[in-house]
Amino acid sequence: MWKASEHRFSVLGLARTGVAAANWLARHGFDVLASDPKPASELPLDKLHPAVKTAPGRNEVREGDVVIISPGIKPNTPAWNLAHEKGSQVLSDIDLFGRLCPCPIVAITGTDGKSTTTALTGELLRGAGYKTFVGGNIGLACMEGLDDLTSESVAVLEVSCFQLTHCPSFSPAVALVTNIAEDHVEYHGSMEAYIEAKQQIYANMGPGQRLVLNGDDPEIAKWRVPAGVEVRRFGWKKEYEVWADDQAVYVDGRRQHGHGELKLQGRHNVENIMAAVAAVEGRFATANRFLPALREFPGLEHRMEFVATVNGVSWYNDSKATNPHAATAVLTAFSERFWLLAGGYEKGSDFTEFGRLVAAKTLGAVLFGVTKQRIADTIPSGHPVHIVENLPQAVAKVAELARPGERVILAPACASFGEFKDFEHRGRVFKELVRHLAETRGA
Ligand code: UMA
Repeated sequence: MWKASEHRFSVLGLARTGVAAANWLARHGFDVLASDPKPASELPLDKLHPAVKTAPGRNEVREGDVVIISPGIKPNTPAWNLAHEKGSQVLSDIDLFGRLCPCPIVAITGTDGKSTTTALTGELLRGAGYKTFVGGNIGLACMEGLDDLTSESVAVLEVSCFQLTHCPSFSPAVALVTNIAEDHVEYHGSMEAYIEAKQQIYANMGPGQRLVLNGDDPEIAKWRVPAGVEVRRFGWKKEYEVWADDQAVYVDGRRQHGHGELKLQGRHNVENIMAAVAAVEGRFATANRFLPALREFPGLEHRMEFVATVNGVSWYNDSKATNPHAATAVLTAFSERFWLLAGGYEKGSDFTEFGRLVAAKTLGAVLFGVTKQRIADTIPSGHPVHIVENLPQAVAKVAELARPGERVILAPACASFGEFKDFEHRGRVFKELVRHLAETRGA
């Protein structure tokens, strides 16, 4: 392990990762130089520990230093090359955290669903009585949580492929991969390099550690797992340790819970639930200890977030669906048809496939915003479509149309600008409108 008398650190990048890492190192007596090409006036220098030396306006690495590199620094850029030329080791904050953490780490990566799976895993552990820290690529930088952890805690980290690129020694108690699809190829240079970065999450694991994998993912099926690692697969086939059908989730052959018992809904969320359960069950807690937390988990804000039931109609907020691709996941989430609210800012998206799915999967659509007519033109004629001006009118209109037992989902398939500051603002306004509806029109 490092000693303040022998090791110095150069931190590259002074955003969330860099500030948290530099502060932790300085607080623990290490000599730290933190640098960033932004001018001093644009850097959060006031948030730094007074002992951190800074080099604003450039990236600097002292010869032989251990380098902590921010995930946003891309391969083969001058900063990246400098780190590898001058540093004795180049590490991400995740690797640093892994070497220092006093408690088991559950590390979660994958292309889609990692934020929901990470948050849910944290909730299941909290529900089972553990003191947990949830962070990494989601929310807080990992080094912000380190000093609050004891050997009794559990750290749940969302880990990105950027962070895994510099994780030579990372070896979590439980590693989880949600799925693999094409992503961030512009950063890694190829799909192979992206996959290689993801595989680093388990590369150092061995006996006594658990690897949770999506059994249905054709790419993951090809992976060779280190000897002795306990592998738990999840997916839609009975052969996996954790599997689901349209009704329920089963663990080691026993029915654990029905989908209808939970607040978190949708097919993609069943996969996130199976993944989190596979990470926690048997390693940290039995189902009876975490099931109450699982039942209550509402999901992340603006991602298929359950808002309320008003007069028997269930309302969901998926304001995060800012493009047709993201909204398509929502359209395929339920086997029953539902009412869709969509539309917004014009960014030239192709709605053809989205429009076809709207007809196939919804009871009808209420469209608003600049894109309303363009979306309407892609929906096959005969399908119920209502066009209004804005989100408040859309909520009022669909409240007239939806019957008890039906669902209404805001999945705009468009950015929010114009009517709203960002997707979070749009989601909050939507929730306010639904709450107002509950107050004025019913239960
Ligand atoms: N910088 C340099 N030299 C360079 C280039 C940039 O010093 O050559 C500086 C920039 O001027 C800037 C800093 O580096 O000040 C930016 O660092 P960063 O982009 O790594 O920003 P952080 O705030 O540290 O955020 C990172 C993650 N960002 C990325 O991976 C791009 C955050 O994930 C993460 O939450 C945070 O660490 C804490 O762990 C964001 C993200 O978009 C949410 N992640 C990607 C995703 O989810 O798809 C992977």
